[in-house]
Amino acid sequence: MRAAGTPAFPDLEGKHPCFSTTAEGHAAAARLHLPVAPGCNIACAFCRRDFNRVEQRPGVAARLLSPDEAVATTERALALVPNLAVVGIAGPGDPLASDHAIETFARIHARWPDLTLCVSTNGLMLPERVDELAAAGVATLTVTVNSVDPEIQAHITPKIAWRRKRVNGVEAGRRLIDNQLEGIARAAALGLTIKINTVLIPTVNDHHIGAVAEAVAKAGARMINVIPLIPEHQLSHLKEPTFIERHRARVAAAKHLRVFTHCRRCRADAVGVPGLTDFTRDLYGDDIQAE
Ligand code: CLF
Ligand code: SF4
Repeated sequence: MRAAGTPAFPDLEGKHPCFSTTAEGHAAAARLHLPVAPGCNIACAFCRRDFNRVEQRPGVAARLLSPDEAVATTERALALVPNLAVVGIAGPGDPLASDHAIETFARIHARWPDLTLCVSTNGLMLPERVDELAAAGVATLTVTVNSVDPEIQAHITPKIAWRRKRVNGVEAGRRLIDNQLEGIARAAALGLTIKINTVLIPTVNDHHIGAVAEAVAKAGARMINVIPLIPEHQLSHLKEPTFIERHRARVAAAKHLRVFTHCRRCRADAVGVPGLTDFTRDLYGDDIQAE
């Protein structure tokens, strides 16, 4: 394992806040999240998607944007946000559950080819759609993988929608995990740089983070981000992981992959450098208010 202060991805260091591994690199570039993904095709037990102006967490945006509005928003953001280098789509639903995200990426890539395009997905549709993502210019990919054991996954994602049918429990977990690992392998073969987000869920997957890191590394992922659970929805009875629990999970993950430590659990419409600058209010005016 390389020392924490050295860049994991020299080409992206200082150019992508979530693929930079030094503090300086993380602070050097801004990202724009475009909330164009309306729905989701799986049901995570901790997920409560919402439209509001105040909550600072994934799955939340002030409102959805259409692909047309997203292109116009990107144009305004480029004039407003210093060092804007990355345009990401991370919700509020899953970017691969509908066509809005891929259409948006294709249009932005055609107009501003120098922007790095980034997507965050649950991975269910990745094997089917990764070629479209690559063709639309997406270079950096995050897949949320919370377990590689279907029995554990059944507690985290009790149901999914697959081929227009509802699939439940362990069968749903197996399908999701198989698709995630296959999608990661295909994305790696296409040359995308892949990070894994793993939500650390006390009593559910906290003993399993090393196994997740090992399996995704084998599939082709290059970095992992262990995100402490925000106890919501069906998991609102659980506690947020302690500092020690987070540390233990990162140590287990670090045996297999570089660990990203600058995550700010961003909104689906965040704009700026995560944790450092926030231009959401400037960009959207009264339509949205940050913090
Ligand atoms: Fe956005 Fe995610 Fe791309 Fe970054 S966020 S789609 S990889 S550009 Fe970054 Fe925010 Fe953490 Fe995500 S700090 S929640 S890891
Ligand atoms: Fe929510 Fe994301 Fe899970 Fe979909 S994949 S249910 S948006 S956390």
